Amino acid sequence: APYLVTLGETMGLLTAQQPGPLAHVSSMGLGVGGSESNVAIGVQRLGGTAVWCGRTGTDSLGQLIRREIRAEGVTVRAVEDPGALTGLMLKERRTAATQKVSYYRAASAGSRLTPEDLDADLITGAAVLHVSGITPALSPSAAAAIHAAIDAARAAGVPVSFDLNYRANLWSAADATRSYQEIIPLVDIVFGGDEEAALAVGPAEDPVELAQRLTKLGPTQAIIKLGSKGAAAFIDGQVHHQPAVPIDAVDTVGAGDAFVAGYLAELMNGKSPEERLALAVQTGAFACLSYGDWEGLPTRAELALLHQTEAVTR
Ligand code: KDG
Repeated sequence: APYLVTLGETMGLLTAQQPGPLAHVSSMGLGVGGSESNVAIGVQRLGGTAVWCGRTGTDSLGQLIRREIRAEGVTVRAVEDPGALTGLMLKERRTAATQKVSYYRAASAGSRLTPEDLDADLITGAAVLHVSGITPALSPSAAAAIHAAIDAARAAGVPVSFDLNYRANLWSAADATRSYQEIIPLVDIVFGGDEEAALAVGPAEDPVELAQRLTKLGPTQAIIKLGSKGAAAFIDGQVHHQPAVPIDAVDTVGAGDAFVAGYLAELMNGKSPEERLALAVQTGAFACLSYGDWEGLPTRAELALLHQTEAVTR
Protein backbone atom coordinates (compact mmCIF):
# COMPACT_ATOMS: atom_id res chain seq x y z
CA ALA A 1 0.00 0.00 0.00
CA PRO A 2 1.21 3.58 -0.57
CA TYR A 3 2.70 4.79 2.70
CA LEU A 4 3.76 7.95 4.46
CA VAL A 5 7.27 7.93 5.88
CA THR A 6 8.28 10.30 8.64
CA LEU A 7 11.20 10.82 10.98
CA GLY A 8 11.70 12.64 14.23
CA GLU A 9 12.10 12.39 17.97
CA THR A 10 9.44 10.75 20.11
CA MET A 11 9.76 11.04 23.87
CA GLY A 12 8.23 9.74 27.03
CA LEU A 13 5.45 12.08 28.17
CA LEU A 14 4.56 12.64 31.80
CA THR A 15 1.25 14.42 32.29
CA ALA A 16 0.00 15.86 35.58
CA GLN A 17 -3.27 14.19 36.41
CA GLN A 18 -4.79 17.23 38.13
CA PRO A 19 -4.61 20.98 37.53
CA GLY A 20 -2.55 22.92 40.08
CA PRO A 21 1.07 23.68 40.94
CA LEU A 22 3.28 20.77 39.93
CA ALA A 23 4.82 20.74 43.41
CA HIS A 24 1.43 19.59 44.71
CA VAL A 25 0.55 17.12 41.98
CA SER A 26 0.81 13.65 43.45
CA SER A 27 0.52 11.54 40.31
CA MET A 28 1.61 11.77 36.70
CA GLY A 29 0.37 9.70 33.79
CA LEU A 30 3.01 8.12 31.56
CA GLY A 31 2.58 8.10 27.80
CA VAL A 32 4.57 9.00 24.71
CA GLY A 33 4.54 11.90 22.26
CA GLY A 34 6.37 13.26 19.28
CA SER A 35 5.03 15.47 16.53
CA GLU A 36 5.99 13.18 13.65
CA SER A 37 4.88 9.93 15.28
CA ASN A 38 1.61 11.70 16.14
CA VAL A 39 1.14 12.38 12.41
CA ALA A 40 1.98 8.76 11.56
CA ILE A 41 -0.58 7.48 14.07
CA GLY A 42 -3.15 9.96 12.75
CA VAL A 43 -2.71 8.72 9.17
CA GLN A 44 -2.93 5.11 10.31
CA ARG A 45 -6.17 5.75 12.28
CA LEU A 46 -7.67 7.28 9.12
CA GLY A 47 -7.03 4.05 7.24
CA GLY A 48 -3.65 4.95 5.73
CA THR A 49 -0.25 3.35 6.15
CA ALA A 50 2.66 5.05 7.90
CA VAL A 51 6.27 4.37 8.87
CA TRP A 52 8.06 6.23 11.67
CA CYS A 53 11.87 6.45 11.77
CA GLY A 54 13.80 7.71 14.75
CA ARG A 55 16.19 6.79 17.51
CA THR A 56 15.48 5.78 21.09
CA GLY A 57 17.58 4.61 24.01
CA THR A 58 17.77 0.94 24.96
CA ASP A 59 15.91 1.97 28.15
CA SER A 60 12.35 1.23 29.24
CA LEU A 61 11.03 4.50 27.78
CA GLY A 62 12.47 3.49 24.43
CA GLN A 63 10.64 0.18 24.67
CA LEU A 64 7.42 1.96 25.60
CA ILE A 65 7.70 4.25 22.57
CA ARG A 66 8.28 1.35 20.17
CA ARG A 67 5.41 -0.64 21.64
CA GLU A 68 2.93 2.24 21.63
CA ILE A 69 3.62 3.36 18.07
CA ARG A 70 3.63 -0.22 16.80
CA ALA A 71 0.40 -0.93 18.63
CA GLU A 72 -1.21 1.75 16.45
CA GLY A 73 -0.22 -0.17 13.34
CA VAL A 74 2.59 2.21 12.40
CA THR A 75 5.77 0.50 11.19
CA VAL A 76 8.63 1.48 13.49
CA ARG A 77 12.14 1.77 12.03
CA ALA A 78 14.01 3.18 14.99
CA VAL A 79 17.66 2.71 15.85
CA GLU A 80 18.36 1.68 19.44
CA ASP A 81 21.13 3.84 20.84
CA PRO A 82 23.00 2.29 23.78
CA GLY A 83 24.85 5.58 24.36
CA ALA A 84 22.00 7.86 25.43
CA LEU A 85 18.70 7.86 27.29
CA THR A 86 15.32 8.39 25.64
CA GLY A 87 14.08 11.98 26.04
CA LEU A 88 11.17 13.00 28.21
CA MET A 89 8.54 15.75 28.24
CA LEU A 90 6.52 16.92 31.16
CA LYS A 91 3.09 18.47 30.80
CA GLU A 92 1.77 20.49 33.72
CA ARG A 93 -1.53 22.25 34.09
CA ARG A 94 -1.23 25.16 36.52
CA THR A 95 -4.86 25.99 35.79
CA ALA A 96 -7.46 23.88 34.07
CA ALA A 97 -7.20 26.12 31.02
CA THR A 98 -3.41 26.44 30.61
CA GLN A 99 -0.68 23.92 29.90
CA LYS A 100 3.07 24.09 30.04
CA VAL A 101 5.37 21.60 28.35
CA SER A 102 8.96 21.17 29.59
CA TYR A 103 11.59 19.16 27.75
CA TYR A 104 14.20 16.86 29.23
CA ARG A 105 15.77 16.00 25.91
CA ALA A 106 19.20 17.66 25.63
CA ALA A 107 21.61 14.98 24.28
CA SER A 108 18.75 12.45 24.26
CA ALA A 109 18.90 9.37 22.04
CA GLY A 110 16.29 10.88 19.69
CA SER A 111 18.34 14.03 19.21
CA ARG A 112 21.32 11.88 18.11
CA LEU A 113 19.53 10.88 14.89
CA THR A 114 22.01 10.82 11.99
CA PRO A 115 21.75 10.44 8.20
CA GLU A 116 23.13 6.87 8.58
CA ASP A 117 19.99 5.95 10.55
CA LEU A 118 17.84 6.39 7.45
CA ASP A 119 16.85 3.68 5.01
CA ALA A 120 17.02 5.32 1.56
CA ASP A 121 14.81 2.64 -0.05
CA LEU A 122 12.10 3.28 2.51
CA ILE A 123 12.08 6.96 1.60
CA THR A 124 12.27 6.54 -2.17
CA GLY A 125 9.38 4.04 -2.07
CA ALA A 126 7.06 6.30 -0.07
CA ALA A 127 3.98 8.18 -1.29
CA VAL A 128 5.04 11.18 0.83
CA LEU A 129 7.85 12.11 3.22
CA HIS A 130 6.77 14.19 6.21
CA VAL A 131 9.28 16.09 8.34
CA SER A 132 9.09 18.88 10.88
CA GLY A 133 11.05 21.92 12.01
CA ILE A 134 11.61 20.31 15.41
CA THR A 135 14.25 17.94 13.98
CA PRO A 136 16.78 20.53 12.71
CA ALA A 137 16.58 22.18 16.16
CA LEU A 138 17.72 19.01 17.96
CA SER A 139 21.37 18.71 16.90
CA PRO A 140 23.64 19.14 13.87
CA SER A 141 23.36 15.40 13.10
CA ALA A 142 19.55 15.51 13.30
CA ALA A 143 19.60 18.53 10.99
CA ALA A 144 21.81 16.57 8.60
CA ALA A 145 19.36 13.64 8.81
CA ILE A 146 16.35 15.73 7.80
CA HIS A 147 18.31 17.19 4.88
CA ALA A 148 19.45 13.72 3.78
CA ALA A 149 15.86 12.44 3.93
CA ILE A 150 14.59 15.40 1.87
CA ASP A 151 17.38 14.94 -0.69
CA ALA A 152 16.57 11.22 -1.07
CA ALA A 153 12.86 11.96 -1.50
CA ARG A 154 13.44 14.73 -4.03
CA ALA A 155 15.82 12.61 -6.09
CA ALA A 156 13.10 9.95 -6.32
CA GLY A 157 10.26 12.39 -7.01
CA VAL A 158 8.59 11.68 -3.65
CA PRO A 159 6.65 14.75 -2.45
CA VAL A 160 7.96 16.25 0.78
CA SER A 161 5.74 17.74 3.50
CA PHE A 162 7.20 20.08 6.13
CA ASP A 163 5.52 21.39 9.29
CA LEU A 164 7.42 24.41 10.61
CA ASN A 165 6.63 23.43 14.24
CA TYR A 166 8.62 26.19 15.95
CA ARG A 167 9.75 25.27 19.47
CA ALA A 168 11.12 28.34 21.25
CA ASN A 169 12.69 26.19 23.97
CA LEU A 170 14.90 24.43 21.45
CA TRP A 171 16.41 27.29 19.44
CA SER A 172 16.29 30.99 18.72
CA ALA A 173 13.90 32.57 16.26
CA ALA A 174 16.89 33.64 14.16
CA ASP A 175 18.21 30.08 13.91
CA ALA A 176 14.75 28.78 13.05
CA THR A 177 14.36 31.42 10.35
CA ARG A 178 17.69 30.45 8.79
CA SER A 179 16.78 26.76 8.80
CA TYR A 180 13.24 27.33 7.46
CA GLN A 181 14.62 29.40 4.59
CA GLU A 182 16.98 26.54 3.71
CA ILE A 183 14.35 23.79 3.93
CA ILE A 184 11.20 25.42 2.49
CA PRO A 185 12.60 25.71 -1.07
CA LEU A 186 13.23 21.94 -1.00
CA VAL A 187 9.68 20.87 -0.10
CA ASP A 188 6.34 20.58 -1.88
CA ILE A 189 3.93 21.12 1.02
CA VAL A 190 4.49 23.47 3.95
CA PHE A 191 2.33 23.80 7.07
CA GLY A 192 2.65 26.38 9.81
CA GLY A 193 0.80 28.60 12.21
CA ASP A 194 0.70 32.31 11.30
CA GLU A 195 3.48 33.22 13.75
CA GLU A 196 5.63 30.34 12.52
CA ALA A 197 5.11 31.33 8.91
CA ALA A 198 6.05 34.91 9.82
CA LEU A 199 9.43 33.62 11.04
CA ALA A 200 10.04 32.27 7.55
CA VAL A 201 8.57 35.01 5.34
CA GLY A 202 7.99 38.02 7.61
CA PRO A 203 4.75 39.12 9.26
CA ALA A 204 1.55 39.78 7.31
CA GLU A 205 -1.96 40.76 8.37
CA ASP A 206 -3.58 38.25 6.05
CA PRO A 207 -2.71 34.53 6.40
CA VAL A 208 -3.31 34.09 2.65
CA GLU A 209 -0.45 36.53 2.10
CA LEU A 210 1.77 34.31 4.30
CA ALA A 211 0.77 31.23 2.30
CA GLN A 212 1.46 33.00 -1.00
CA ARG A 213 4.88 34.16 0.19
CA LEU A 214 5.71 30.60 1.28
CA THR A 215 4.88 29.29 -2.19
CA LYS A 216 7.15 31.93 -3.73
CA LEU A 217 10.02 30.09 -1.99
CA GLY A 218 9.16 26.86 -3.84
CA PRO A 219 6.36 24.70 -2.37
CA THR A 220 3.18 24.36 -4.43
CA GLN A 221 1.03 23.87 -1.31
CA ALA A 222 1.21 26.21 1.70
CA ILE A 223 -1.28 25.77 4.52
CA ILE A 224 -1.57 28.20 7.43
CA LYS A 225 -3.14 26.55 10.49
CA LEU A 226 -5.24 29.04 12.43
CA GLY A 227 -6.55 26.92 15.30
CA SER A 228 -10.13 27.85 16.16
CA LYS A 229 -10.18 30.02 13.00
CA GLY A 230 -9.57 27.04 10.70
CA ALA A 231 -7.01 27.36 7.94
CA ALA A 232 -6.00 29.54 5.01
CA ALA A 233 -4.07 28.04 2.14
CA PHE A 234 -2.57 28.66 -1.26
CA ILE A 235 -2.57 25.36 -3.13
CA ASP A 236 -1.60 24.95 -6.79
CA GLY A 237 -2.20 28.66 -7.37
CA GLN A 238 -5.64 28.78 -5.68
CA VAL A 239 -6.63 30.50 -2.42
CA HIS A 240 -8.57 28.41 0.11
CA HIS A 241 -10.33 29.39 3.32
CA GLN A 242 -11.38 26.51 5.53
CA PRO A 243 -13.46 27.32 8.62
CA ALA A 244 -12.83 25.33 11.79
CA VAL A 245 -15.32 22.88 13.27
CA PRO A 246 -16.67 24.62 16.39
CA ILE A 247 -15.91 22.60 19.55
CA ASP A 248 -15.20 23.01 23.28
CA ALA A 249 -11.50 22.14 23.46
CA VAL A 250 -10.12 20.29 26.48
CA ASP A 251 -6.51 19.85 25.25
CA THR A 252 -5.19 21.55 22.12
CA VAL A 253 -1.69 20.01 22.17
CA GLY A 254 -1.41 17.69 19.19
CA ALA A 255 -4.15 19.43 17.18
CA GLY A 256 -1.63 20.68 14.63
CA ASP A 257 -0.31 17.16 14.10
CA ALA A 258 -3.86 15.85 13.73
CA PHE A 259 -4.56 18.54 11.12
CA VAL A 260 -1.47 17.51 9.14
CA ALA A 261 -2.48 13.83 9.39
CA GLY A 262 -5.93 14.60 7.99
CA TYR A 263 -4.52 16.64 5.12
CA LEU A 264 -1.86 14.11 4.17
CA ALA A 265 -4.21 11.12 4.49
CA GLU A 266 -6.48 12.67 1.85
CA LEU A 267 -3.52 13.72 -0.30
CA MET A 268 -2.43 10.08 -0.34
CA ASN A 269 -5.99 9.13 -1.30
CA GLY A 270 -5.80 11.42 -4.33
CA LYS A 271 -8.41 13.82 -2.90
CA SER A 272 -8.83 17.49 -3.89
CA PRO A 273 -7.39 20.37 -1.85
CA GLU A 274 -10.92 21.11 -0.54
CA GLU A 275 -11.31 17.53 0.65
CA ARG A 276 -7.84 17.53 2.26
CA LEU A 277 -8.57 20.74 4.17
CA ALA A 278 -12.04 19.56 5.19
CA LEU A 279 -10.65 16.41 6.79
CA ALA A 280 -7.74 18.37 8.32
CA VAL A 281 -10.01 20.69 10.30
CA GLN A 282 -12.12 17.74 11.45
CA THR A 283 -9.15 15.71 12.71
CA GLY A 284 -7.66 18.86 14.26
CA ALA A 285 -10.92 19.57 16.10
CA PHE A 286 -11.23 15.97 17.17
CA ALA A 287 -7.77 15.95 18.73
CA CYS A 288 -8.85 18.84 21.01
CA LEU A 289 -11.78 16.88 22.42
CA SER A 290 -9.72 14.49 24.54
CA TYR A 291 -6.56 14.64 26.65
CA GLY A 292 -3.27 13.40 25.32
CA ASP A 293 -1.24 14.33 22.24
CA TRP A 294 -2.54 11.58 19.95
CA GLU A 295 -4.70 9.18 21.93
CA GLY A 296 -7.90 10.89 20.80
CA LEU A 297 -7.10 10.91 17.08
CA PRO A 298 -10.18 9.78 15.16
CA THR A 299 -10.94 6.89 12.91
CA ARG A 300 -13.12 7.77 9.92
CA ALA A 301 -16.17 6.24 11.61
CA GLU A 302 -15.66 8.39 14.70
CA LEU A 303 -15.63 11.67 12.77
CA ALA A 304 -19.43 11.66 12.84
CA LEU A 305 -19.24 12.25 16.60
CA LEU A 306 -18.27 15.85 15.83
CA HIS A 307 -21.83 16.45 14.70
CA GLN A 308 -23.67 14.18 17.12
CA THR A 309 -26.15 16.11 19.22
CA GLU A 310 -27.34 13.43 21.64
CA ALA A 311 -25.06 13.15 24.68
CA VAL A 312 -25.86 9.46 25.12
CA THR A 313 -26.48 6.79 22.52
CA ARG A 314 -27.70 3.35 23.61
O1 KDG B 1 2.67 18.58 18.52
C1 KDG B 1 2.74 17.94 19.74
C2 KDG B 1 4.18 17.78 19.95
O2 KDG B 1 4.74 19.02 20.17
C3 KDG B 1 4.55 16.95 21.08
O3 KDG B 1 4.05 15.67 21.00
C4 KDG B 1 6.00 16.98 21.37
O4 KDG B 1 7.18 16.52 19.38
C5 KDG B 1 6.99 17.21 20.34
C6 KDG B 1 7.88 18.36 20.54
O5 KDG B 1 9.05 18.18 20.27
O6 KDG B 1 7.42 19.41 20.95
